[in-house]
Amino acid sequence: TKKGFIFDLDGVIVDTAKYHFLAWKKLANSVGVDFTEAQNEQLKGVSRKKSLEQILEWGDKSLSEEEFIELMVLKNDDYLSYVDKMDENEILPDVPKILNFLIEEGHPIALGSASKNARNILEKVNLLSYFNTIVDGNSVTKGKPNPEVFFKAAKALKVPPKDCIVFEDARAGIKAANLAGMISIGIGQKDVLHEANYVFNDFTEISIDFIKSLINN
Ligand code: B16
Ligand code: MG
Repeated sequence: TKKGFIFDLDGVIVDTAKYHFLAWKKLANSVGVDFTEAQNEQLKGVSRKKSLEQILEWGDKSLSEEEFIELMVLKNDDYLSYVDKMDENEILPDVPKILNFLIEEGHPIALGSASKNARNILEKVNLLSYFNTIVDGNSVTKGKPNPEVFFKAAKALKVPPKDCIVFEDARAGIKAANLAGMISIGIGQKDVLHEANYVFNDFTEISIDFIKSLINN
């Protein structure tokens, strides 16, 4: 049967978390708030707005609505200065191998990301043409762990949710995939992503035989 494959962006296809970290840290420090790598870790898969709310809460800081919007713009401008320099070299190992196999076998592919910059990033790393549909932060109203992003992706791929397979690096994303009734594949640490149906450290650990077994199930 035809399966739908849904990929998260940050942490699955590219490691943009390091750029989010630099941009959030600069911004947080500029308003006198500390920001650590561990905190950045907790913002994976979280929308820009929710991330800033969380950072301000950690720093016990409150802002006016105008200031809040201004900071969101500043953060994104800084983040985009890193994105602008991205190219194919930033694609995580063995991602193209899996994408090419799925395309050869005729299984449709979607992006399911919280990022509003997803299309821009896929263009930068030259992967846009691999995706049948892009569902990102511009197309959803409810962030992960709400399954909206993955339901929309399945619908666009014309594949029932139970025949969809999701690759995710964030706990919230794994929860969203499970709530959608999809097969969840965690990319990262087993202890963090224990709710996933399968967990791998990265795509170099995922064999074509494993993908075939998902397709034939
Ligand atoms: P933007 P994903 C998420 O991407 C990131 O993990 C998260 O750190 C970021 O805040 C969010 O996108 C929003 O990104 O500011 O570009 O709209 O993992 O869902 O692909
Ligand atoms: Mg992610």
